[in-house]
Amino acid sequence: MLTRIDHIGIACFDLDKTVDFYRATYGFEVFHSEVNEEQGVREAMLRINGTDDGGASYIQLLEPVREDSTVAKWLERHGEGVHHIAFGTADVDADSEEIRGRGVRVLYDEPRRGSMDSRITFLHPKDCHGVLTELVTAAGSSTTPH
Ligand code: CMX
Ligand code: CO
Repeated sequence: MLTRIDHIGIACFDLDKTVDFYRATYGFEVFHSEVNEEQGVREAMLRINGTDDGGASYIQLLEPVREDSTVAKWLERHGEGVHHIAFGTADVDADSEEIRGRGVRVLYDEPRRGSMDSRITFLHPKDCHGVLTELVTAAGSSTTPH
């Protein structure tokens, strides 16, 4: 079951400058940052609020680390902006399989490693009314062992 907005992913050209904007304008602080080589991004997670499922909602700021990464390609075409939304669940495996069964393309056979050791997968934007949609199980909140 999808129980929260886990994060909104925003693509930017310069992560440090964009973090400064979020801090100066809204007072949001960086909760976590990392490079995810597989996804081709350097990212900062700004924690906005806790959620009633025990998780939290974040803004995920994304800067590409490779010219051939999906975010670099997207920035080239669209410029900066909202890149994807992510729903949180305690069981990304079960939920992505169920959604696949409803005819939506799930991009990965098995969920991969996401921010803060979460497990993530993506739904194709063309099957989701133009919205690239991520499903996330936060580390430590999974209902199925892996
Ligand atoms: N939101 C909405 N539509 C998008 C999109 C996005 N972020 N990215 C691509 N599209 C659309 C394009 O506009 C294009 O539509 P048209 O054919 O009508 O022009 C179509 O999808 C194909 O676009 P493309 O540029 O050819 O892109 P690809 O097919 O190479 O890649 C996708 C699209 C979704 C498969 C790829 O972005 C992907 O694998 N995403 C998942 C991984 C990811 O985004 N990682 C970065 C974030 C990591 C994290 O959140 O932790
Ligand atoms: Co994301």
